[in-house]
Amino acid sequence: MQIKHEITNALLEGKASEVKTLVEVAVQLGLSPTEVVDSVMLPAMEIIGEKFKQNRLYIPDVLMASRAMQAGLYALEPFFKSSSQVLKPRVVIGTVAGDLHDIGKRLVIMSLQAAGMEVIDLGIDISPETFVQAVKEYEPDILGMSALLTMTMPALAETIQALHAHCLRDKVKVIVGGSPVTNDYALEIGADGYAGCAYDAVNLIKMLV
Ligand code: B1M
Repeated sequence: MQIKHEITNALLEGKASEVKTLVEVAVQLGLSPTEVVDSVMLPAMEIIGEKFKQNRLYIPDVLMASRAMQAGLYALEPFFKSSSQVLKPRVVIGTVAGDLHDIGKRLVIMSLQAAGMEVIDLGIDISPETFVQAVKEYEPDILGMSALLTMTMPALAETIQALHAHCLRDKVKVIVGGSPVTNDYALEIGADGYAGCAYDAVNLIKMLV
């Protein structure tokens, strides 16, 4: 389908407003928002990742592509919002200290909201202390942490330790995710669960609450 190629090309070229428009057109043409994300936008980000790894793209290129991806995701966000409010756990979520990646987190948030959950997004580069403050302030059922870098994975453990130190660990279920994170690592650091993708995060939370 031509529109899929057009979205891929615009994303690879980092053309944010073009991606936004094309994504809206794709939905008007009958593609489901999930299909646009899963079969077009995510594979395009994979291409970016591969080229970046091979030094065929540089940080500014990746940044431009990320902005284009975010623009597409924001355009799709209304389609993911759900009217179903049957199960409404409150989720506080953030990307851990030292880590600026947030595209995957946004997808997780959109999926949780589509499932009727209330989500408070703390943003990126969130310190253990800020996570602790947010748990005190919002009293969520779930604390979700995302880490995309091997070197920021320890911040997941540090945040869980900080929750223990403030006697908050048994007040909230902790879930973790991000491409370098594994189920074994989640168990090792004492999280309540690991999700490999946005859809798994929804199911995991449903299981935990
Ligand atoms: Co960065 N980066 N990056 N980057 N970047 C990766 C992650 C990398 C794998 C690229 C590579 O080498 N191939 C590599 C990490 C290697 C490692 O440590 N294992 C890397 C690196 C090295 C870096 C820098 C250090 C580069 C540098 O400066 N030399 C730097 C670090 C900056 C920092 O964070 N301090 C850096 C910077 C950046 C940009 C800022 C340019 C940009 C981020 C922009 C943004 O997010 N707003 C960027 C990007 C875009 C990437 C790649 C290309 C794409 C990431 C992405 O968005 N994927 C990435 C390569 C890749 O992943 N192939 C790469 C799409 C997204 C939907 O997937 O995030 O995995 P993902 O999310 C999934 C699941 O993981 C899961 O669900 C999501 C949806 O299904 N998930 C959760 C995520 N969080 C979850 C939380 C949950 C549950 C599930 O519960 C709470």
